[in-house]
Amino acid sequence: MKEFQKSQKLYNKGLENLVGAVNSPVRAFASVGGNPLFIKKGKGSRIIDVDGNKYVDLVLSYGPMILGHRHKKVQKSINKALKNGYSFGASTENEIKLAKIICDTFPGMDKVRFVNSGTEAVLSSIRLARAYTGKSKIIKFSGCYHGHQDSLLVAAGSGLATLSLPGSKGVPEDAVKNTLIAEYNDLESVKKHFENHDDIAGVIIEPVAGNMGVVIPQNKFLEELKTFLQSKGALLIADEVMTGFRSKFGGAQELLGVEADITCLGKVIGGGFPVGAYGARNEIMQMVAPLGEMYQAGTLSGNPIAMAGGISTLTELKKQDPYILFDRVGERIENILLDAAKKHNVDITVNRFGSMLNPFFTKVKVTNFKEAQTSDTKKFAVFFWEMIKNGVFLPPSQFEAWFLSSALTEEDIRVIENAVDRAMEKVAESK
Ligand code: HOZ
Repeated sequence: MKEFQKSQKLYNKGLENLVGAVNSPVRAFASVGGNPLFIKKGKGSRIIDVDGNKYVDLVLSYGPMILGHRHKKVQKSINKALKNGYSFGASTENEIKLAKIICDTFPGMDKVRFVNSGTEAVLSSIRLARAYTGKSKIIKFSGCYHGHQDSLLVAAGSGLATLSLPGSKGVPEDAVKNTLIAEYNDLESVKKHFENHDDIAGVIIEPVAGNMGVVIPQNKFLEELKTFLQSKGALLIADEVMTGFRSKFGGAQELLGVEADITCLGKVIGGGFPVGAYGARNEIMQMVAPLGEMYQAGTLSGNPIAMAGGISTLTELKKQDPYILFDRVGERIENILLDAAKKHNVDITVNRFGSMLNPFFTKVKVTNFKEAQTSDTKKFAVFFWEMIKNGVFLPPSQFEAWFLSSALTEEDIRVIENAVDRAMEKVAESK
């Protein structure tokens, strides 16, 4: 039986000077009960908590650790970068190298601007869409999460869905008056907004949603969305913070064959260090200062350590080309979930897109936020804790994706299989 005494102690201590003892609400165990675990270290596919419990890690820092923890080559490149200095507030060669890898990979990006997080990438991309089109309104999809900037913190997934919050206190109505909400996989809901508004700058979407759990675009939804937006002179903004370099090297856009006007990246491109990026064709990026009049800046943007982490991660990722493997391993885990659910007579739906997946405790096919919310979150909580007890670290929320790394081994899959079987049994008993 796993013990969590040291985590518990740190949690109590953390409460004194940290909000909820965490630095991001999704890390709190609010919807699964109990208290957050404190992690000591990670290597490859595994992490160890402060009590010495080992886990196969399917959180992977919510996506960035695609090669697993402390990959040798990434570590080497970071050590090398550290010797040269941590930050200069001036340009370094590695910014050009990482930008080139990104622009060579995404055909819709001639230029890129580095920032420090996915949130920053998205908020800058919204400003850019407005600057370029001269229009104000942005459509977002219910259940998609684009970071914690004011204007998109409505009908959002991730931590808000986990905590059942419709929006955030402190966001003035004025900040969201230019945000319109549409339903994922429902083009008509987008079209309706265009019937009622003539000042729509663009639509932001997670091309594969990972923040209401995994939700996949159905029946050419993205292609049709893009064609429709083109006909209206509005921009398609792809939030590929999760899917960029993960669904495929060229992200969900490469896999789905849709090219966005503006792309937001984060997570994998920093190899675990804080970084984000947004980019587009030259004609759009021309708007950004110092070339144009859309202002956006950052003291630590293009940070040398993050650039080194990103370059080595992407270089190794390209070499490994793990996408077919991800699909095979993902399919095996999907089948492990489905088989265990069948064996223990539990209703589940599993959504998976390559190396992102998760089960919903519902019979319903999940293609949008409403359907995701039919999942029985109490069952998820039972499932979650039994997975933890049996050595698999999952996001403590029904509305977060699980991620796979290329460091997963056969032994890890056996651990997952055993844990899933026990967890489904517990869920069945909890009925
Ligand atoms: N779903 C979030 C990332 N897009 C998880 C990370 C966080 O908010 O802490």
